Amino acid sequence: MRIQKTLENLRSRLQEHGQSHLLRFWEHLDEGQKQALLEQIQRLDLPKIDQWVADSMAEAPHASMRADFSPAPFYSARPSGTEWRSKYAEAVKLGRKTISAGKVAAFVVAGGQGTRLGLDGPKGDFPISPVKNRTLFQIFADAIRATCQEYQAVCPWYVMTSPLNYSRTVEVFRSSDYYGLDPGNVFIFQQGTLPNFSSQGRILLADKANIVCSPDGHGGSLKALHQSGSLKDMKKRGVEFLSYWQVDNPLINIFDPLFIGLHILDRAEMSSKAVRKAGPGEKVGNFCLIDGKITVIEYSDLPDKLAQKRQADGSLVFQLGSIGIHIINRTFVEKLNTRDFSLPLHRAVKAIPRIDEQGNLVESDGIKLESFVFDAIPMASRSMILETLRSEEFAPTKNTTGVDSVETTRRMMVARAAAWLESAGVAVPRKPDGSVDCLIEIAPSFALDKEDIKAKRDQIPRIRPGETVYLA
Ligand code: UD2
Repeated sequence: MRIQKTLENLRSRLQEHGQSHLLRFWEHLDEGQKQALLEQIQRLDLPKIDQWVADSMAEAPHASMRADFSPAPFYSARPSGTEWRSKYAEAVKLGRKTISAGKVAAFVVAGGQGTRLGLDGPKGDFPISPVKNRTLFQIFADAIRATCQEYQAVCPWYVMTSPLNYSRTVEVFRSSDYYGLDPGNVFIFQQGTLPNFSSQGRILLADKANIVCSPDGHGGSLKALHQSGSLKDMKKRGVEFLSYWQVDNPLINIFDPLFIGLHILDRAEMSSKAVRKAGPGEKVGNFCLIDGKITVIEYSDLPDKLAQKRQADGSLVFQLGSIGIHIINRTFVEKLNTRDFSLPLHRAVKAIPRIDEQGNLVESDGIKLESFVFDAIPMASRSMILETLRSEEFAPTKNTTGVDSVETTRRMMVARAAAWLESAGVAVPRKPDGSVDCLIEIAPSFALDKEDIKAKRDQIPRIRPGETVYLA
């Protein structure tokens, strides 16, 4: 009787919102399936979905269509002049103090699957390091452990997964004994999902009893941090800042005192690191200034004419690329969650397996919606950008070969290790073309940066051409 009443209510609501097809196969479902479908439909925010459909089903209007935006200002990777150098030195000091006080947490968005890398599981479990084949998760965990040791502080780690890879991620952490970290300081949680749509804005069915859903994008992290209880946990621990990064970048400097310190000195709520783009078409977001606010325009949204535009010295006008590295204030995320905030939804047309009107399984183009975390930057009262060097901090592992691949990432890991060693006066064999002629891997426990290498200069053996060297 109760289910009948609920059903009638839902039927009329669905009708009102143009989604009544969701109950088309109702009569064919068993009791358990009926209950499951009802619950899924009840969770849908239909008025909001109407809005998304209106906003997103047609080609979304881009911020980039506006004429009034300019390149964003930034802190240079290399400060010039005594005034800047002393500001950077002050920032480093402040950053170190903040890390030591346990006020910074690590936060990786790890909703991605390893499919494109040929891995059936979370991307974080991909073995990437050039000598020891350590996985991405293991590299991050080693760096976190080394930081805790160096600063004599607790540095908690929050790991956001998608519902698709949550269990596998937990399993990977458990079976690896949390990579030597205290499990009490590792918090693994799930992001939300959004329904998928036809091009007419109708919600798709995976089968007769289930809606097709997909992860809500890394922007979903800002809600998931709240809903999972992570924010509460951070508050309890006295964490004030989240160091945010993407799971596919093993070169990340998770606890960077300079970045943290500049962020605090500038009284920013959400800050970003950027690299100079490798070229106008590089697949990274572009830092722009719109209405005085730092804003990221995704590469696919920046008109080609602007992406190609150059300054008198030949450099790109929009030269700063977003690399998915941020410092975010805990209180900023809390503030967003005190109201029903939403980030803009970006649409992607993808082949989606689902059932047609006759209930047959088909795969055809549909619309996925995602939110992007960088769309929160303009919501911050203040924000700053620190330029960093690609060779030091950005090697995204997206594909097996070619650009941004396993190959390029491993090469960059070796190149950075070589550069650190050379900066400490260690001779590294190189081929005639200048590339490194050995395999080197530096464990975070040995060095977190080039300064650590300098301090351990005496422990480093002579490196011969073609040799494999692991410094731990
Ligand atoms: C992202 C950025 C791009 C640039 C590039 C650098 C976007 C839209 N674009 O491109 O500007 O910074 O990275 O590598 O972000 N993720 C989740 N849940 C989701 C979706 C993604 O956790 O629902 C994570 C994913 O695991 C990864 C990160 O977010 O760590 C970025 O996702 P991606 O690799 O799909 O982003 P991509 O390559 O389009």
